[in-house]
Amino acid sequence: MFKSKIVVLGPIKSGKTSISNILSNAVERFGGDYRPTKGVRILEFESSYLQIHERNINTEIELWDCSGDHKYKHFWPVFLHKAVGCILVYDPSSVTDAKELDVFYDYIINAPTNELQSCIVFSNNKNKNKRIEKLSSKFAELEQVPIDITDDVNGIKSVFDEFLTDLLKKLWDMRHQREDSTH
Ligand SMILES: Nc1nc2c(ncn2[C@@H]2O[C@H](COP(=O)(O)OP(=O)(O)OP(=O)(O)O)[C@@H](O)[C@H]2O)c(=O)[nH]1
Ligand SMILES: [Mg+2]
Repeated sequence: MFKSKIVVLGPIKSGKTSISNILSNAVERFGGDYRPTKGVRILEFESSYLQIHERNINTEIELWDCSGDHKYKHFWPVFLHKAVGCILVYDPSSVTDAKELDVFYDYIINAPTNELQSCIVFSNNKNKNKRIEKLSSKFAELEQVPIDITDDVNGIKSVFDEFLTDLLKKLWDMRHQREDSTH
């Protein structure tokens, strides 16, 4: 079974912990008061079985639910170390979130060691009727998915499974390319 470290990054209060709790099945539905993440929480769980190159496989996931507070910036290299997937979370109803996501993006792109294979943006609109702030053109290449953790838990889980399927295919192909080149 594959083991995959996936890091969840983005501005403070954008919903990273709420999302991580749902994805790891720590909770069944969204709820609870805000408790700032102190540094990072690591959630370990098994993914559902996914169809990877005509095989049904699952993976052990380490989901790193990181604080969005910049006082922990000196830990960002640790957060990213050996991460193969990244979920960027922001609230599109917040002007500051949209701007701040640039900072996380720039850090990831310029990180000295980066093993990321897949990165996705979760657009977690906390104020459904407010106008949507668009992300900068930097994000044009990244998949951006609107999610709704208050009303559609199954939706976010299937988006995550698709993301994971794509990630596992890449890891699978890399592993087999390496094996081929050593024979
Ligand atoms: N109404 C609504 N509230 C949300 C949503 N997502 C998160 N919240 C609330 O927003 C607050 C912050 O959510 P968290 O998931 O703790 O945010 P975080 O990104 O982990 O924040 P840090 O750990 O400080 O970086 C909490 O009170 C959540 O209940 C949403 O989609 N809708
Ligand atoms: Mg948190």
